[in-house]
Amino acid sequence: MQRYSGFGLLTHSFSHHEHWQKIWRNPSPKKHYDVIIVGGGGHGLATAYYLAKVHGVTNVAVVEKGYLGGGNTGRNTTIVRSNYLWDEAAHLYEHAMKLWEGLSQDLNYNVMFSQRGVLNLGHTLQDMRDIQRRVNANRLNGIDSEALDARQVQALVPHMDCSANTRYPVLGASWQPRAGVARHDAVAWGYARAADALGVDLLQQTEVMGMMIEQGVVKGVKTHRYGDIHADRVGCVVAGNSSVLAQMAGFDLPLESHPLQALVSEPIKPILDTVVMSNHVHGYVSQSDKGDLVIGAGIDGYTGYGQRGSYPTIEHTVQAIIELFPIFSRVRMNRQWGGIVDTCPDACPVISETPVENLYFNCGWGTGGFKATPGSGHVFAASLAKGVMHPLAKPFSMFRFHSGALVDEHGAAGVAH
Ligand code: FAD
Ligand code: PYC
Repeated sequence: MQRYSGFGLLTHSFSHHEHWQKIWRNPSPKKHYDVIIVGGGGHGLATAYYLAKVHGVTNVAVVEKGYLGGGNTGRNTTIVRSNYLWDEAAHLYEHAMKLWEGLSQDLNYNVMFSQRGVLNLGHTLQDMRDIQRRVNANRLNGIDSEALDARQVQALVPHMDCSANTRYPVLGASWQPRAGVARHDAVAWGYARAADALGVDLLQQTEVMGMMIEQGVVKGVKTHRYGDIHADRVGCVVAGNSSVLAQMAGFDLPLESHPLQALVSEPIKPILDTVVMSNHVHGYVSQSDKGDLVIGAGIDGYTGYGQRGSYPTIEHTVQAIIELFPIFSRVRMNRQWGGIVDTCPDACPVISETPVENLYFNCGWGTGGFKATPGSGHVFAASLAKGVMHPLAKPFSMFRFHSGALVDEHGAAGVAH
């Protein structure tokens, strides 16, 4: 059976998903939890896992409206890197990178983390200046990063057209050798299995429809399936639906929800053993272990919740990829899909307390949160366990939009906004 419903790179059937549902306990919700996590994507599941594993907080429920990993976690193109410009972001993403490096062992589950390196191409003099600046900043933070010229890029990617004759000639790139890819759904399953084994309740097919708030303090969530579920603390980790949850709690977030699209080709023999990204021409490509070319776009310009994308954006991306790799022009597309990403004005996340006491949000990862999954879960778990924001999370407070202390990472965002 091959019914495809957005699970990205690797072809899955629902029977595989049903198999996992049988393996997990099928808990009935308790009346009261220490912590409720809303959203069973990678970040929510990682948060639950580290709450139980690191902080001994096991009276935890993850409440997911669909199935685990069925949101952006299962729709993303799996690029992992930590080459961000500003200290605040670089420290957070590098924290995640270090956790990635031991994640399969930690979860006893192969997340297929492959450090095959990531290239961010430069096509103009200004691109190259920005790349040089970011590489220097990375190195000052102890993050592996190099600026390459076109000749060095060509040596790494022999099939890419690095000649001077193209519309947007490749002038060089930033190169992070420790960056790479991982298997997205394995990350969700690995965290879910490990959290479940530690006693976390995973409540699927359970949509949060409202917040229970008394005198400015959250008391739990209202669900369509199990009614009211009480908790001391609630953490919302719902990506593109974050504004909807915030509205339930009575405040606004500085987020826009946009479609972000990707596609995979038919599987072909190994041809590309690294990741190539270009913000300038709006496209990026890698090759999965199964052989598919994994190609992604910039965000669609309009807002929406449709989990699908528009034709012009994806056509534009395919044109860009074919211009970079004329050799791919005859490869056929296998599947295309979209997710809904939640973008902040400074292209950085929100990991934050909120105007409601004991209610926390972790969102705004936009086009780039997969790579952060372990680090985000780790720092959010510490914040929820202690009721005090983790030092790495503090710069990402939602209140930075009041103070003006933004962390502008547009230059390091992997795809065009
Ligand atoms: P999600 O995985 O979306 O999980 C949120 C969950 O909340 C969902 O399962 C949803 O069903 C649930 N939910 C929502 N509302 C409710 C409710 N009311 N009640 C209960 N549950 C609810 N990032 C990278 O770092 N590298 C990449 O290469 C990359 N490529 C991408 C490509 C595409 C096409 C897309 C769409 C995104 C990409 N991203 C990438 C971004 C990345 O996927 C996300 O930032 C990340 O997966 C977010 O994880 P999450 O757990 O926060 O959200
Ligand atoms: O942030 O590296 C990234 C990314 C790649 C594709 C989408 N986002």
